[in-house]
Amino acid sequence: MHAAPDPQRPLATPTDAGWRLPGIPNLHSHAFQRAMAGMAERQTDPEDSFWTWRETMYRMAARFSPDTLQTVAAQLYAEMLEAGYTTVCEFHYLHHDADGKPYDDPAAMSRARVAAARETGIRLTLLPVLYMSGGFDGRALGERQRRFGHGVDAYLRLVETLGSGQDETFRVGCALHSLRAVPADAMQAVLSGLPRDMPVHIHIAEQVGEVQDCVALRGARPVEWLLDNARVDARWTLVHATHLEQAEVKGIARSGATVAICPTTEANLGDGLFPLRSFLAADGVFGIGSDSHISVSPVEELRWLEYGQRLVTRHRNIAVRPGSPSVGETLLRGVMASAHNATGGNVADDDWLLLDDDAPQLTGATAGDVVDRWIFSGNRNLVRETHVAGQRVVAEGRHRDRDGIAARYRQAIARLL
Ligand code: NGQ
Ligand code: ZN
Repeated sequence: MHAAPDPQRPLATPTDAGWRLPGIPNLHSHAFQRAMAGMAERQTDPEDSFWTWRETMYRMAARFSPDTLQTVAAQLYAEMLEAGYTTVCEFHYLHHDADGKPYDDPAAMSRARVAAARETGIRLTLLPVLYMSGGFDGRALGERQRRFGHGVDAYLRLVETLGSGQDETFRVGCALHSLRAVPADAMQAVLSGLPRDMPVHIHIAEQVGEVQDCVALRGARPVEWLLDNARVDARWTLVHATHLEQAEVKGIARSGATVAICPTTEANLGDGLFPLRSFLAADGVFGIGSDSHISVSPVEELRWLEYGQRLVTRHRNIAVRPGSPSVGETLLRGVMASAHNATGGNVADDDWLLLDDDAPQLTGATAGDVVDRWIFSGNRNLVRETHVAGQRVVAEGRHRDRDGIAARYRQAIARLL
């Protein structure tokens, strides 16, 4: 297992076969949303927003069974491995059947994700989600949200059951869906019922409306409220954290929590722009997630993390740190520095990628610029091999079971649509 990489050593190392890079953790995934990627891009109302997208997403969520979920997740995880992700943190709230009734095995939907991870060879940190109410006012779950819900005790039982199956490439953590969906007392009860070292992830401050509701009903902005009401530390991952005031930026950085930024999904959903520049200046810890999977590519996440900043500041080369002038290297180093804590230790030095040595973009590359070239040139996927926990799962750019998984995926999509 590794902690933070040595800041003196370049991340890329030359080998006879080409440049070797560390495998990349994907800190935020809702696997089922892969099945609707590209299908929510038609205007239904001039006021289309995150909230109208969510209705479309709920209609898709209603159709899944454990079987179709495993198939869609397997397709997604094979794509992730081909793109260079070697661990996925699955933020999983599709727990029960479409009427909200638990399956005979209450962990059936969780096990579908575990099976997909095992068959594809990706490391999985499964984060069963606690989801209890439909808004900050504590209203009951809507009809379409019923399959997400748990009481505190049932939730802790689920975490415990899944936790007993943990091994070298499978870890279990906790996720609180959001402050909207988890009342304050339930949050306290769950946090005190969990093992102390378990990672905790939460969606927070993604939409302006959510910040306003939080201020109205809890008297503080979401991140401000969380920092005041939970012992937020390095085992926490705050997903999105888009809308922050300077005190909140500093508060997160001081806490040691990771922010999981999901640039392509945040753009797709019209969330807003994470204040990366001030967060880096405060020495904040961050990682990336592909979230809704409208893109499955660490290259595109990192590229747009930087480009968002360039577009608003009208400057270049923003994501740098003292002594680290390369944008690509600074971003990738940041991602690797949060890997251990955010995944619950589900990363290792034998997770690595081999880039395509024949790619024209890499001609003449050096250890000092190969990461920039990887992230900032062209659109061809340069990952030739992916190795996870000592196994080669991608060779010549293809997942070992790409065709078989894609064939099953086509059938599953025919059933879902
Ligand atoms: C989710 N996704 O849980 O899948 C959310 C949307 C919500 C993102 N926030 C639903 N990207 O936040 O209520
Ligand atoms: Zn999410």
